[in-house]
Amino acid sequence: MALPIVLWCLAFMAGLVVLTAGIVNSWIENESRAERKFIARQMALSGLAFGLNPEIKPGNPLLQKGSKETEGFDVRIANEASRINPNFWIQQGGRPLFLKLFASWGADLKQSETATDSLQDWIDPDDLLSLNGAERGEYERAGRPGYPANRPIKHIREMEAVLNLAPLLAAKEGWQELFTVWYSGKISIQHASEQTLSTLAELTPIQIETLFEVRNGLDGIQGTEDDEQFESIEAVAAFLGAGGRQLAGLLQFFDTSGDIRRIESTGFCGGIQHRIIVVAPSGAPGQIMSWEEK
Ligand SMILES: [Ca+2]
Ligand SMILES: [Ca+2]
Repeated sequence: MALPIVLWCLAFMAGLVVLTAGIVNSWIENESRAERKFIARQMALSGLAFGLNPEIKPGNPLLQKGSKETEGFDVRIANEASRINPNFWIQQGGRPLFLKLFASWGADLKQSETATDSLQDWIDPDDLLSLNGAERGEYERAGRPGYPANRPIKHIREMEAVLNLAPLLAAKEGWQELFTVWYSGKISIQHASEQTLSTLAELTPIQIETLFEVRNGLDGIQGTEDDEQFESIEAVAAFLGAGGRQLAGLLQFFDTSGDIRRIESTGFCGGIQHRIIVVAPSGAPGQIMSWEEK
């Protein structure tokens, strides 16, 4: 009887050693992970300081430092004025914008109308049901009493809570990149993306390429000193040879003004990354509209 117990004890002790070593290893691993996470965030903060400096434009070498494998940061400067503000457009009666946008995502007319009307009902303060929308009763029947919000959207992720709009967003990867709640106005032609120009103004790929080439100036980078500053939408349309539906789309959805900097600073350390996204009005140093970390 004695021998098997000894053997069992030995086996048990051996197992214990392996187990303990495993725990210690993972403890060390966690410790250095926390440390790397901390450094990655510090890196993101350093990058952000450059990104917030109005003197530093996209393409500036100061916006990149180190590498992903060791440590460093990568800062991307974009503009919120390239985006669609659902609050602004719903309040401006911008139904056609959403119908065009959702159609370009592959939604049929009925889906586009129910999503647009439901967004309208979410934002408008009243309880009057739009033709294809959703107010209190529809949310109650869907098991979500207390909705819609009946006020402007505070964060674009709130759009996922809008009945009938949620399935369209779920099927559209990267939809968040199209919207903003920080910039209010028509889309800036100085910053507009390929997607909004092709969907809303129906510009051809060649027209968009031409526009970008002129807009970016000699350095080929958008958002720098040498960018062409357009005087009017009419001038842009004439230059692109855009008439008819294209001209109508440009005039309806685009504008020459609008400038709100969006800084995405990603810090790295030993395979860990930390991103800080800040929205700040251009030409107003020190002011910050939104701060998010992930
Ligand atoms: Ca409402
Ligand atoms: Ca440029």
